[in-house]
Amino acid sequence: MNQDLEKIRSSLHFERTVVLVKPDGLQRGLIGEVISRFERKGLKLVALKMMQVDDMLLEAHYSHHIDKPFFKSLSDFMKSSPLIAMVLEGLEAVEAIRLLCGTTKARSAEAGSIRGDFGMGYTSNIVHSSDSVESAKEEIVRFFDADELFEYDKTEYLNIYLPEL
Ligand code: FUP
Repeated sequence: MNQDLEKIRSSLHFERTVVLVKPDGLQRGLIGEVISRFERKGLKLVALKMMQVDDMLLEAHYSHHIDKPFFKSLSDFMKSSPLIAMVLEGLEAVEAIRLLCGTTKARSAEAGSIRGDFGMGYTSNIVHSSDSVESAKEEIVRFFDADELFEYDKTEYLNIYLPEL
């Protein structure tokens, strides 16, 4: 990377955010499609794994829903098979990824979004993505150990959009 680009990069606020491909995405064979959309968008994958979530993790992750009537079915659904967890990085990545995922209820999510294109469910809505930079920081620690996060140069991706800011 040339020095000018390095200077620009270090002055920018690159965000990291957590995306889950939920059990319905896994069962329906949509993992590749979902990851591909993020890759094509220009986001950088810095962590990726398959995992089985448990009650303790879900009670923390969905603590804002713990008293809701749908919490048990949400929790059962999230435990019904392994899921894919990833961390993606990019400029204003939290907002960019929320837009790619679409609004929560898949059947009324925007056409062109992942939920809008592939889902009809509310609880089963294919993907999760962090809703703020603060939540993303908490979720990264919740879902990943430090040695599962990778630092690497992806010069091609930086060159594509940094000069055009
Ligand atoms: P989102 O940030 O879009 O994932 O939405 P929320 O954090 O509000 O909800 C988390 C998950 O709870 C959603 F993905 C789906 C589920 N949910 C329901 O099943 N029913 C509801 O009424 C609201 C949310």
